[in-house]
Amino acid sequence: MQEQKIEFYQGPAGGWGALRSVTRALRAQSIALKGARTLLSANQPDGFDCPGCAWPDRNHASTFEFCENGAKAVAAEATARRAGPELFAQHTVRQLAEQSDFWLEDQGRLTHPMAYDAASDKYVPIGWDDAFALIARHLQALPDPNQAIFYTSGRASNEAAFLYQLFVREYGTNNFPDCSNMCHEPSGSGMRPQIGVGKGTVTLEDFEHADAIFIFGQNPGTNHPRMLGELRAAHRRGAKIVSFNPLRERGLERFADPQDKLEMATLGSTPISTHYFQLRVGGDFALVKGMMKHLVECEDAGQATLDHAFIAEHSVGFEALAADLRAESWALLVRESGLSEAQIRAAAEVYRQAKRAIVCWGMGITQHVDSVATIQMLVNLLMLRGNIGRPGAGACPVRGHSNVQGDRTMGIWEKPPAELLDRLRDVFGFEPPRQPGWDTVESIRAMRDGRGKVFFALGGNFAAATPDTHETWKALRRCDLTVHVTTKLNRSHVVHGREALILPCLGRTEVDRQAGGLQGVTVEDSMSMVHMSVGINAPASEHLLSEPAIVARLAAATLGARSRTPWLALIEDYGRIRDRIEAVFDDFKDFNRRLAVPGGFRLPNPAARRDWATPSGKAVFFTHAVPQDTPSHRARARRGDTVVFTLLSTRSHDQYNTTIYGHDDRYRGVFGQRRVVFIHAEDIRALGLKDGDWVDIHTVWDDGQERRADRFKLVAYDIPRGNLAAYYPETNPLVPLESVARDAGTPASKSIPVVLLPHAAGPL
Ligand SMILES: Nc1nc2c(c(=O)[nH]1)N[C@H]1C(S)=C(S)[C@@H](COP(=O)(O)OP(=O)(O)OC[C@H]3O[C@@H](n4cnc5c(=O)[nH]c(N)nc54)[C@H](O)[C@@H]3O)O[C@H]1N2
Ligand SMILES: Nc1nc2c(c(=O)[nH]1)N[C@H]1C(S)=C(S)[C@@H](COP(=O)(O)OP(=O)(O)OC[C@H]3O[C@@H](n4cnc5c(=O)[nH]c(N)nc54)[C@H](O)[C@@H]3O)O[C@H]1N2
Ligand SMILES: [Mo]
Repeated sequence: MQEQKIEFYQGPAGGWGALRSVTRALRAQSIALKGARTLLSANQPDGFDCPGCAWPDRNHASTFEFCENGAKAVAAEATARRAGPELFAQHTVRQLAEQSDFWLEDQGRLTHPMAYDAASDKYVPIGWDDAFALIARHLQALPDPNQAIFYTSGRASNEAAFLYQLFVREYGTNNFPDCSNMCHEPSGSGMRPQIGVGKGTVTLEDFEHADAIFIFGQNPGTNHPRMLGELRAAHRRGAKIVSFNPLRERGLERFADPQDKLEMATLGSTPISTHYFQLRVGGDFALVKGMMKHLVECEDAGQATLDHAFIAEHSVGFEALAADLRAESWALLVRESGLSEAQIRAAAEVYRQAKRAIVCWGMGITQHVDSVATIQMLVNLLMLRGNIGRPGAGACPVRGHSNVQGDRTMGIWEKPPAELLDRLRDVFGFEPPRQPGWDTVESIRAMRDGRGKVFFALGGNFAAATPDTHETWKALRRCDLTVHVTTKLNRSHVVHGREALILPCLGRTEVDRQAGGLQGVTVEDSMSMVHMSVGINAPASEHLLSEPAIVARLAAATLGARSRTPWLALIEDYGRIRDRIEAVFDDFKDFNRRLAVPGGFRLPNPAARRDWATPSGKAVFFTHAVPQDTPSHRARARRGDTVVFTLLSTRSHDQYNTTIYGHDDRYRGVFGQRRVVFIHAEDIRALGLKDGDWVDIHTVWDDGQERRADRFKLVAYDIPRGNLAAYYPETNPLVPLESVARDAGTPASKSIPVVLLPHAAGPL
């Protein structure tokens, strides 16, 4: 067991620590030279797209960009370890279920399709055809296709995702919960009615021209390390970088670029943020409203501030917003943001002084009950100074999974637009279902209540990633059949339905050979660049199928003669799938040909050209009142201000979502452990406890159900009073299924109202 310690981290993000950490990761996965070669071909013109995150690459052809966490993601997939039939012969599922998430994934790559055998409580090998026949039997037996649920995690390629949505719609349902429902759904829900597109409007080039970059609720040092390269360059040329975060994240403070020989040799580093505002969890709405109030006040005082030409020519709703801002009370904004009026005005001044500004945001913004309104406030802020649709300016929601944006483009969407369904009908000759399907939280409810009976997952780890763990597990266990297309063993495979299948697939780093020869797939990054990804490693096992092949063979088995789609011919050559994608989506014109250009091509973004695809044909200023009825407000009203905390759940530096690589969170000074809760020293004292004491965390909710997570170590930390931070997925049992973002359904996993009790003792 690794030594457990808490030790303040003083170094920069990146630097030698990052290099050492990669060496350790390669060793842990028993990877020698192969790993090094694998790392070097990530994000290269002829290599594969890094499965780490959705941050774009510089021209996709520049020299190797070192990224510690990208390297760890690649190493995890390229591991030399195998979880073959022997492993399953040795352990009952009950025994596997007792192991930690870390242990499960650490067994290595899955090698054979496996089926659950209830008599022995073990997974046993099954042939591919038998597996597809079993699923087909279940799907055909359902009286209503809407009793089946088809989840997607954001690693699936465009080709896999396109075939998948086609198969499921030919089968007859729009039940497409996906990881996006838990992630950037509110960004799309907020921006679509506002500027007509649900995607970011900036490119990497805009980062070269911005005078100020504002970063809300995002931790790029851990989750998008390559973004630090852009921020460092921006800082060095004098741009202002303004961070808003309840925690002081090291990667937002200082960065040493492992590729900069001088910086490495001298142990030097570059500051990242020029301004850092430690607002309260959930305080962003009030803060941004305050910044806008400052702008309007400046304008009213005769200081030219607003972009009147933009407002007049391109927008509606300005007068209502301005009136609301003038009437807003500073006291309320200060109380709800946790920042002083002077701090809010200072942040707004940086924005006011910048000719060109970019606003970035991550999960610290989206995973709240009022996230859609908050995102509309961020876009309002941009619009007030015309910072959309010109160089060096725009909105930058920073996506998570490497192809989560592409999957949505391909139609993985439980609320599909009518135009998409019409095109599918015209191109494929079937009548797609028109009824909207279930998102992630709705799917859990449906399974729990017996309305959802078959659960199929294209990747991901549904049982661990979703909220209200006990409810979710109950839901999955009620299913007739659960199926996981996957690379590694995880929690979702041991929390299963009456029948269950594990279907192992090729990873993106691996060679994908079909009848028509070597295949590549395509992905879309956070800035709408579509490009090719070609694996180079030998497959982890000869029994693996590619994701497109699994979907196509399942479709053929399930739909049979009912479908006019040539499923098996499509997977002989993925170029044929791309021809169909082109037939459905105008933006993919000449798809195959355009992929030949290194770096691929950018999908059009009308808002980036100031072409507003909204009902009014204009960009819309939205006016919203400051939220005063969040779960935390309600819990405090019931329990009194002193004991209720707002808990945010976040990622450590050593994890990829539910995949735990290790037990360190280097930049936050946590080593050898994960069950910690970050808390202000004064709050520890007020509880009558000491740094290092153990507590249980209980959710304050009003449905009479107990939600708790036990045994977390208190770690005194630089965090606002009344706020707590702890890691996900350990905290998911605390997130009530009902606590979701309005108009987006995203679990509010960054604002969980909780109380702390001494571990295994009565209430304080
Ligand atoms: N190595 C690695 N890379 C990843 C992932 C991973 O797990 N590991 N996950 C991928 C995925 S799917 C995603 S979505 C992204 C996630 O990347 P991020 O969006 O960075 O997600 P989190 O780690 O959850 O961190 C959110 C940040 O928001 C802050 N925060 C929390 N609450 C608030 C708030 O109310 N206001 C403000 N202003 N800040 C707040 C937290 O302190 C933290 O710094 O990363 C992707 N990349
Ligand atoms: N409390 C709390 N909950 C959260 C969040 C949070 O911040 N706080 N974040 C949310 C967010 S942003 C997201 S995106 C979700 C993530 O939810 P998911 O996307 O469902 O979860 P992951 O942990 O990314 O999935 C990991 C699994 O994917 C499988 N896998 C890896 N590579 C491949 C591949 O190439 N193909 C296939 N088929 N499978 C593969 C492996 O088996 C691995 O175990 O979690 C959400 N849940
Ligand atoms: Mo995500």
